[in-house]
Formats: sequence, C-alpha cells, structure tokens
Amino acid sequence: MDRKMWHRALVAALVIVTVTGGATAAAADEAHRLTGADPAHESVGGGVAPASTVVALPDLAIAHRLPSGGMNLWRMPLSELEDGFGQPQLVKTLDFGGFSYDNSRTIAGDFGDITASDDGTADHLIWHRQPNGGVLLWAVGGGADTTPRLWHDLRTGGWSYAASTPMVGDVNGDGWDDLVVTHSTGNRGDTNIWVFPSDGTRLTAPQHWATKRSGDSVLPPRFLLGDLSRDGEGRDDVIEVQGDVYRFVGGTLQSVLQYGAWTSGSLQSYYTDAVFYGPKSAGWSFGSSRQLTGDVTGDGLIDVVTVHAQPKGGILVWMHRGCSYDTGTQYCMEAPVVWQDLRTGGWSFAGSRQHLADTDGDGRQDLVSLHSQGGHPGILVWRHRSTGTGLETPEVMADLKTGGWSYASSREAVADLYGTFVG
Ligand SMILES: [Ca+2]
Ligand SMILES: [Ca+2]
Ligand SMILES: [Ca+2]
Ligand SMILES: [Ca+2]
Repeated sequence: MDRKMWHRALVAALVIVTVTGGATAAAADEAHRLTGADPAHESVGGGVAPASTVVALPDLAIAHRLPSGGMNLWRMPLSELEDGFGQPQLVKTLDFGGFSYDNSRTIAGDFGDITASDDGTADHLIWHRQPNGGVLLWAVGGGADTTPRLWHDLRTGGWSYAASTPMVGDVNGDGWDDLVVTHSTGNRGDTNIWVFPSDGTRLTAPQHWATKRSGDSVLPPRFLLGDLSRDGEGRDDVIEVQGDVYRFVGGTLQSVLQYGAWTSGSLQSYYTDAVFYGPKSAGWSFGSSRQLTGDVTGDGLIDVVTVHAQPKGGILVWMHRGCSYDTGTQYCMEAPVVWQDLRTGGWSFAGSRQHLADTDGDGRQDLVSLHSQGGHPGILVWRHRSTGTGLETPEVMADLKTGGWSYASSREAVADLYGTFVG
C-alpha cells in the first residue's frame, strides 16, 4: 500500500473509532507503538498489520544544554492518541565522555530496531564535532537501552563538522529513516550529498549520491527532505531553497526566493526545474522565511509550508500544496496560499521554531510551534491543527515556562513514528 492509500485508510479508520468509541480519547488506551516496521516498510517487506489499524505517533526529540556543557535528551509524545501527550520524558543524560551540546547537532527518527528493547519511540542521532574537525556519529535508540552507540568514525576521509549538515528522511523508500548529509566540497560552493542508509538495525556506510553545483545562488542554500515528486513514490527527495537568485518572472528579471528538487532513490540524482519563484518585490525573502515539508492536507502528497516573518512583526504561514496532475515537470506544487495570519498576538519569527507532526491522528500533519517567552527562559509549545484547508487557532500543548527549560539552550526535531490500534 502506498503512502497515499495508507493515509486514506487511516482517515477511514479514525471515523470508525470516533463513531463506535465516542471520541478519540477512547483510543488513547489502545494506541501501541510499532517496532520493526512502519507502514511504508511493510508495503515493501510484505505487509503484516492491517493498514486500518496504523496511526502516526510522532515524538518531539529535544536536546537540552546542561550547565556542564553536556546535554539531556528528551522525548515528548506529540499525538493526543498516546499516553504522555505533551509531557517531556527524560531519555538520557549525556554528561560524560566529552558529549557537548555546543559541539554537536542532534536529530531524530526511526532508524531501526537499534537494541533488543527498542520500543519504537524516537531514535536520537548525535553528529558530534571532533578535536581535529572531523565527526563521530552516535545513536541512542528508543526504549530501555539508552547506551550511546558509536556508528561511524568520520575523523578521517575528508569529513568536516563545520562543512556538513545532517538531515533525516527515507530516501530509498523502505520505511526506515536514513541519514542524509550535505557537505560543502570547498570548490566554489559545490555541495556533496551523502546518504547513510538504514539496514533496519543501524545506519550503514555513507554513499555519495550526488554533487550539487553551486549555480548562481548568492547565499548558501537550505536543504530539506520530502517526497515532492508527482507520483508520491515514497522516496524522499532533496529540496533546495535558494535566496537572491535572479529569474525571469512575468518577463522581468527579478531577485527571487526559489525552491527546486532533486530526485532520490538512485545514485544518479539530478536537479530539476524550480517549483516556486517568490519575487523579492512581492515580499518573499530567503532570510525571513523557513520551510517545512509534510502532508498537511492529508491527501498523501507532500506539501511545503513556509513560515514567513512580516515587516511589522508577526508571522504568516503559507501553504504550497503538493499536486499530482501533469505540469510537464517531475515535480508539482500549487501556488502558495495563506493558511494562518499570526501578525498579531505576540508571535515572533526570530523567537520561534516550527515543525510538522500529526497531533490528533487524523492523517493531516499539524503545525507545532515552540515559542520563546520574552525575558523569561522557558518555552510554550503550541499546536495549530490542520483542517485540510487551513490551520485552527493555536492551542498550548505543553507549558515549559518553568522546570529549568530554556528556549535558547535547547533544540528539537520531530521523529515520524507509528503505532497501531488494538481492539
Ligand atoms: Ca528505533
Ligand atoms: Ca530508508
Ligand atoms: Ca498534501
Ligand atoms: Ca492532524
């Protein structure tokens, strides 16, 4: 079953639960995490669980700086279908062995059943700077055994912590998250794209998938992962966001914010036409925006959400809906529309971070915002539920204003995880 069909089945299943169970709350005790495979994996590996029982159970994986310089790793269930919704749970304290919050990047996903006790909660990855400028890659699996495992020693071979950026996605479509690392080559801004494929228990040796030429982008681009291709074949593509490039728009050469995509799933990745040009003259700005990928509409096609700062303060949330009709290009994205106007109410672009996750199990990913608290160090976590055509008024899903939480001393990532209904 492909991802699109799976989402449709999911929505149908929830309708049944709601009707027979009275409310989604009735399902809270019946949601169990999946290990071993997620829906896409089962479609490849020869299906096991009925698709109608599968729901998204994403985790927010938080890394928080310790006074010693180390870090705490936390997980917070993001789905209200699960016990512990919105409540951070400490996974591991890394105050030994040289682990450093400031000298590492942390991401999370579903990289495999890493230990015998892996329970399908977030697996954490630590991309750690070494004294010689290289990298060590550590993993902390979900479940009881949180001993960090050294997966790759990248202190040699030309690896540079400073020149690399780790990302998470499933680029070969087997249902396990893979690590994708963009690495500057030092040659006129060219970028190598490396993939560390998961084998279901760990990330295997890095493979060089592509070299992206710098082209005419003035600013270093941002890279995202998402299955943007029209057929939604289940393999994440590499999406490149460029700023201050000049393109003819409406017959006029203009500075634009531009999104393009690379195919994944083979050793021959290549750049295709940009799917969006946002002219500077219309207010689009690379530096004043950030992009997210996910299925916000619930149709199984990946959408791009752009969170954009506004000149007089606040934020607009734009939706570029993914589409499947024939546009003559391999990729398809509809013109952006505003899904939420947060220009009032104290919303700050610089003082917030956003993610996408399905927080209510309806198959539509919702916007999740972590917001700083002015002069106070803490955090409020908001969810903006997707209706399929817009976002509902944000509501607080976790109040981390006290308890030692610091917006400035933490970072987080969403792990896309799954579970089943029983009964
Ligand atoms: Ca795992
Ligand atoms: Ca994979
Ligand atoms: Ca969609
Ligand atoms: Ca949702």
